Amino acid sequence: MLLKWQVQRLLHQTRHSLAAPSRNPRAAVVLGRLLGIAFIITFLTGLYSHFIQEPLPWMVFLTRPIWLYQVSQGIHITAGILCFPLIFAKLYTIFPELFQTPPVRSFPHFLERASITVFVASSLVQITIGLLNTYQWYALFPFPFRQTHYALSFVIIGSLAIHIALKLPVIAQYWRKRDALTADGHLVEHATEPEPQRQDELQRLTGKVQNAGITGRIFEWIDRSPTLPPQTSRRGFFATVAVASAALVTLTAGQSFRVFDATNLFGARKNDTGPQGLPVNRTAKRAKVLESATAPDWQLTVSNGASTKSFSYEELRAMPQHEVVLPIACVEGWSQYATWKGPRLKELIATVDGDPSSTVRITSLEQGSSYAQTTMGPEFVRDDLTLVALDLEGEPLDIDHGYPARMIAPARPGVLQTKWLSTLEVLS
Ligand SMILES: Nc1nc2c(c(=O)[nH]1)N[C@H]1C(S)=C(S)[C@@H](COP(=O)(O)O)O[C@H]1N2
Ligand SMILES: [Mo]
Repeated sequence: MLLKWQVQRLLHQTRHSLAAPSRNPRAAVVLGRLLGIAFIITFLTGLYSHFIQEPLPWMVFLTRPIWLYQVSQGIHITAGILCFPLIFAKLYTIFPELFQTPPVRSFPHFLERASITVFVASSLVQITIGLLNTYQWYALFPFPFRQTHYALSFVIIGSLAIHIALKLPVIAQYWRKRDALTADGHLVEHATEPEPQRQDELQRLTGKVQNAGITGRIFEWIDRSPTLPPQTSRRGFFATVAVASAALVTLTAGQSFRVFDATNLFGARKNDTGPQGLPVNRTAKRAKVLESATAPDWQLTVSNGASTKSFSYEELRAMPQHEVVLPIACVEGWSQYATWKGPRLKELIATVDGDPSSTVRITSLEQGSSYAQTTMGPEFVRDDLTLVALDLEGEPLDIDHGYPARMIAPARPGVLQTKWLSTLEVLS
């Protein structure tokens, strides 16, 4: 019993000593709102990216605007990066609440604390593995990145919904600034101020342990130590959060948005680098296609059931060539526009009587990679801008960009823009 009061008293003291002007419910609600928006945006853009790569049978995707995926994924990565300063700021504002006394008051209170623990832990894991993935450090993960990232997003959104539902009274109370003011026009400063009744109660209870050995002396010491004046003002705190967020965006968003090109110091990719001025993810050497891609007898095989036709490089070049300007938009957030040229996919499958509104399976010369085979739905196959590209910026593709031939289609994620083509199969 004595120990219980001692622990409670220690928690109480800790909580009290952590009070600061920026640690108040209004700040927590303001940051919570921003964080909530950032999470919902990353969740929705994440779902889009997931399902365009792994569509359910009934799903149809937009092929216009051509930058739809590029912008959606750019927002996903940028908003995800923004979650770092916001989540730490939010944790700062509620930090004293971690030392609540008693730690668990009731079953709803237990639910509230458990859901927020799950939420914080999974969010931190989520944004960390997401960030590592944009730097292609996923080799470090002992789990498949995309499935884990996808599953965690539901844990996060679920625990966020519980958290919001349980906190609704506080959220409603402090939603507008006016409501956060006291009767005499001051901001409600300390969320951490214990209610007077509880304070009395604690004093009464802890009085019993005042002289109980070493802990008693520790409490005496805490009681006598002067209360530190607040270290950070409310305004200073919000300015710090704003500066950190703005800095992160300016220093990384250049990988996704050209406006930030000049300040792209930490983004995982830079524009205009790599062969033919375009970044490369996996080189021909790493994909082990150096030999097969440069073989003089290379052919692109196009099939529709029993009907099969093989095209040599020269035969592909002899077909009507179309020029398109389309972005490569990687799931990792970086993207860049380029000029591509080659025959249209639908004109190629027409040579084996494939309907333009078919689903097509695309296979690369590359073996044993998850990018080696992709499936393209009818909305992309029939599109005029969907090419089997032979040229990039007016020259034959560099081998690292998929020579002899690669897919390029509008509003598709980079992972589905298969390089080093080998076969095209009309499925239905
Ligand atoms: N066969 C094959 N195609 C591939 C890849 C790959 O690893 N193997 N990487 C994909 C990814 S993740 C992206 S973002 C783009 C990158 O294109 P680039 O390397 O030509 O810039 O190609 C895609 N096509
Ligand atoms: Mo990618």
